[in-house]
Amino acid sequence: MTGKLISYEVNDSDITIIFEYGKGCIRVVKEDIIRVLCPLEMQEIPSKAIEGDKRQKTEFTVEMEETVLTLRTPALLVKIYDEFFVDFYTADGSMLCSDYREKRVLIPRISERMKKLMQGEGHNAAMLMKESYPVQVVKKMDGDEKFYGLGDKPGFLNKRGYDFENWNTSDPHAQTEAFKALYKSIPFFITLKEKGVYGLFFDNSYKSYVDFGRENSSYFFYGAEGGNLDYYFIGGKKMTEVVANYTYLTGTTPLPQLWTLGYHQSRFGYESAEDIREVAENFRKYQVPCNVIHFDIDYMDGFRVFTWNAENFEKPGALTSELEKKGYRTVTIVDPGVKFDPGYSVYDEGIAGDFFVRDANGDVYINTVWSGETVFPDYGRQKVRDWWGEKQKYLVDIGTDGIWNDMNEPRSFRSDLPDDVQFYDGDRKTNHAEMHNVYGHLMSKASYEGLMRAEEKRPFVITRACYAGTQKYATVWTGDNHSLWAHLQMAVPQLLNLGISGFSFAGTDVGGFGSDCTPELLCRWVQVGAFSPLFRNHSSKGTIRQEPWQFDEETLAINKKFIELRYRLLPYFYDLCHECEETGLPIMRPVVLHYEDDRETWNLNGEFLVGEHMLVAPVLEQGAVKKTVYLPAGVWYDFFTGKPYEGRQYYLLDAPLDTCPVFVKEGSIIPTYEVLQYVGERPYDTLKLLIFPGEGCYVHYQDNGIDFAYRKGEYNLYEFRSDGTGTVRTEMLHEGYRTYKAVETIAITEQDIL
Ligand code: MIG
Repeated sequence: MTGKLISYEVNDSDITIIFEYGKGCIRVVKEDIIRVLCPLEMQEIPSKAIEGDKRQKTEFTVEMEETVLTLRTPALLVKIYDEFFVDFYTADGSMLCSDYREKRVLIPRISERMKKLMQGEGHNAAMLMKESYPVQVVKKMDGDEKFYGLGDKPGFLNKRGYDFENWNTSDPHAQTEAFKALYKSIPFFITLKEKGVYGLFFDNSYKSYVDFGRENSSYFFYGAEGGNLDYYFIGGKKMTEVVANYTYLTGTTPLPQLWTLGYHQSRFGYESAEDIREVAENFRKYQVPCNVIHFDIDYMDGFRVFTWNAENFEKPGALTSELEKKGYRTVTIVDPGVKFDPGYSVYDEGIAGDFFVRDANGDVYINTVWSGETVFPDYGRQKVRDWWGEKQKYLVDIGTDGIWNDMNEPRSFRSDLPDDVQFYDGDRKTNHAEMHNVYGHLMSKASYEGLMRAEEKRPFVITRACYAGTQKYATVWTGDNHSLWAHLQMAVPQLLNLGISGFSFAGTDVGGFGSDCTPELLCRWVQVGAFSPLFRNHSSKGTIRQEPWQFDEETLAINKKFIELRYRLLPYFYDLCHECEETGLPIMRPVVLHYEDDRETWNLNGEFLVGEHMLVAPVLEQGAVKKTVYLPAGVWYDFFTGKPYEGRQYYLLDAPLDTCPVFVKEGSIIPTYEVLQYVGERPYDTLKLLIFPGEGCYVHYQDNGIDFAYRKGEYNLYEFRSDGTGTVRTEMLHEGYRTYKAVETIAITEQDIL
């Protein structure tokens, strides 16, 4: 396409390359992040994922010999050839990633005629991939690549051999591995090879397609239906550095309020104040800790956003303040669609301000959602985001503590919005095809910024639809799963891949949203939920109720046990959130992230790390009371009994229904709090440290858990060192907040400790 390499120019960090038929640009963002840009549609499309200038001053050299341009940074060697082929090497010349020079080989497996017939019968014989895309990058496969990331895609941890689509999609049917797209589009993945690791981030919001060697095992490719060829090669000596570099670009999850890490109860089906009150009372009655109750769409008046159904939910503010007195926080759902309803203030304001998207003819576009005929805010414009942000105040004033953004793919009942519906990207007129995948992202940004202005607290926004970088504004959940064992199994790799795609604060609907939960499934799901960053039980109208007490005493006791365990571990989770804000490393991590040289970890779908030092191996199968666990290098201690296990081995462990195998690595120090019924019941005055055998060091973070005072220095950082004999030395690395009244240590030996 671009033809022969002619010459180049260097301007700061940009190398403009002049080819026979066009220009390309290579930008040195930092020594191990290189941007490759080929403006196809326009010079530069402002990134939604990356905010601010991420360039760091980097020493680099560029040299041109006849047919190759060579760029060297301290970390990478990049070679650029005719046709804008680009190859990436480590600084010492070992090949990491190279462009595939030949044509893709599409094997037609079905005739067009037969395809139509089969579709008529309901088969999905329409293969997604096209012969070529307006934007396409094809990379060679050496044979040993493993692929991780890509956000919330279904299936297993390692995506090698599969293909996916990026087009934010809400399909309430039970997801299977055959689903190509879910709610989120995060076109970032990590390639792990014997000889190195790197990431690729394709910053393009159009519908796109990723094939990890399914079409042909000689290459993997990315194709997009529009926009620029605009991608980042993300280096790093280890997988953790690639994740850190990716989140350096797209942002890390900011520290949340402490209560958001507690247990959340939700249901699409709490239809009145009475329903909610009963739920709130039951948690306290059964002494099961709970911090948050979610209000689904029924609280609204006729599903009109930013209204309150006073008939069923009492007068605005009454129920929220009653709940607050019992220690509950409230999260209210907000959909993007605004009811087409002249006379309803939100609709009227939007029309007056010209805030809604228009169809190709220029009329305000209407589709149907919950409230019936609905119009859609055009969040790509600053003034629309500002307006939407302001609207959050309505709920904040009623006493809401968090905003839950749903349906923002955007989902509509009369099929997807047509591609040509007019949207704006800032002042530039564009269309749905370009803005679809960033709709939820921009809505979350508007909500986050609105909450930020409305009160002096760390905003809590949960969103379903995302683009790369949404982690800066919102927590995410994985949407409408079902109460199926297959979905409990999928939850683990899905959360792990979300984590390494920047989404540290994520969770699944515990117990499953659609279909009917069983007592056993709920018990096993709560064991995963207790270690998931967002811990929320949620279910759909019409399904069996699944609050902890809905089944039998055993189920209640098991729920209580694991919810209490979560409350004990809150300081550990909070420390991980603090670490995440700084480094971008997720809370819940695939074992491979810290043990990438150990091939046994490459495909571990049924166990995970929480932080670097805790390994959780939940039972994910119906009826199973044993679990096969792989422990990577080192000595690991059973969290509950202190029993040591030598790593680099598989173990078959007993795991009856009321247990979940958890291990802690030698030398670990795990901080714990007393179990309260909710965060805020009493101040956490005592920190209890569990000291596992072996020498170790742990940094603990503490602040007020609510606002941004920590950014002005109001926090404490403690460094605890254990010498391996149970003695712990403490050093204050930073003191800016009231310290604990007591720090107690418990030396773990082989005995029952919990
Ligand atoms: O399914 O607001 O994923 O969590 O309860 C219809 C009702 C729309 C989808 C969300 C789900 C929520 C439900 N919503």
